[in-house]
Amino acid sequence: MLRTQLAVPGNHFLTAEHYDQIFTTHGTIMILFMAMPFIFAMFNIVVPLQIGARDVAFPYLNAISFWLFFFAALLFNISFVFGGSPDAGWVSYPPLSELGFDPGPGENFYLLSLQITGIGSIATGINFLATIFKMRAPGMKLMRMPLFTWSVVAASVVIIFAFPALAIALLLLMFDRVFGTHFFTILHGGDPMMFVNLFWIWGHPEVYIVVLPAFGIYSEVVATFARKRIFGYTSMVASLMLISVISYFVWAHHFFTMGSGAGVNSFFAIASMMVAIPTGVKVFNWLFTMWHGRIRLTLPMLWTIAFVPCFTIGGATGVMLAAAPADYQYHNSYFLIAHFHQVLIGGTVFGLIAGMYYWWPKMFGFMLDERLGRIAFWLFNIGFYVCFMPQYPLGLMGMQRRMYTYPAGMGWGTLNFISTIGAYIMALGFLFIVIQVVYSIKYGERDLTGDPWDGRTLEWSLPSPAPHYNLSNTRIRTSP
Ligand SMILES: [Cu+2]
Repeated sequence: MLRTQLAVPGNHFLTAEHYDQIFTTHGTIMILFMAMPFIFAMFNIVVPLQIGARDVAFPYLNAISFWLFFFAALLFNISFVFGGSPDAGWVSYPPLSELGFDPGPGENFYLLSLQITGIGSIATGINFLATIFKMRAPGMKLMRMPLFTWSVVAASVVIIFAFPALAIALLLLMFDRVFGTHFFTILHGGDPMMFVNLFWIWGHPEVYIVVLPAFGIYSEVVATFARKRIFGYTSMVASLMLISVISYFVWAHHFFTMGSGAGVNSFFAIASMMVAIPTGVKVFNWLFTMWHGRIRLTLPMLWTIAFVPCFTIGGATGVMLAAAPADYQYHNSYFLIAHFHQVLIGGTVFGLIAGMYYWWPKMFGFMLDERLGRIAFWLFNIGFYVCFMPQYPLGLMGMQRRMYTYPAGMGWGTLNFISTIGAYIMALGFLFIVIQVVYSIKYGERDLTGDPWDGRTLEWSLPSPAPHYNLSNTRIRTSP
């Protein structure tokens, strides 16, 4: 809908207000009600199986976490039919999101549903840390854990230290709107930038919460389909943990233009660029695992290979955005839109789709149809580049995010039209994934082995084969 509105200059497919609601709900749903539950699905399916536990440490709390997410998502979406959705962007910066400028119920739906699902997310982080540290099968030392489980440790640590900042920011803004306090109001001693800081103290670690598990999935998939032990297990673990630490020291790059001094901006600029180092280590380790491997181009592997160039371009443009002085030019422009879609779709979405294909037989006992999957793969990937590559130059030409239309004279028409065609090709690709799943439920090849890929996790995704470690006589722990 957003791309259709922007396909041509001066379009009236959507009104300005409707456009604002659409991009606000798009961002909020994709991050908090799509990526988060999707990574948690992978946590729940894979971690107990990888560490040899029958369930998580606190199964009841795990169920509560799921239903908090589920009903919060319903509450958020019901705003479409009751009173109107939030419209101040997924970041909901005050003063725009304060009652004075945004009197409708939309923002309250946003604030309440995000607080509810946030509690579930924090509980899930605690639950999986306890599970991984207390319920591993005998003999599975920390440095003998499969890499996906390590990525869950990294993501869970970040969840526990980041989500409380968001919870407080949302609560205080809700107080401003509902009880008339002045935490973030311009007048009466409030400070809108305090909300922005608190939001991004959570927000930047959040993007790593959703990409770290994808990194774990890539490590599992690459080793299996290169039929080779993962390259640099120890540096893979170290880079996961390093990324989760650095992710706390970069948040101000989301508002270099706030006007903080050169000293502050330089610190956050350098810290932001430093993330490229441990991330680079991982990309090279994946490439070295493929090197001299006996590659099998299955669907999980195709999405993993497609991730490498896509995420690398996204990362490189991230370094460009981290250069504070230059960022004054393209902050909040379509250059930024292209960047974060490239790292979030190329990083997280590609990884979750690879993980879905990789563990689908484990979850449901049948394979997803390869042929339909390949059509989906190529449509989605080609559509992705056609959609987002034009947005980099559009941003450099001055087109800003969140504008519902643009005048003909700006020279942005052609690139926007191409970008819209790309979005439709991506949509077609996604439709083929849906067709693939529906078709495979009926005609998918049944898998009775529980290991259709000959995964050998204990051989290939560990530093060295587990010498005395055969599962048959391992006592599976029922509870800590
Ligand atoms: Cu950031």
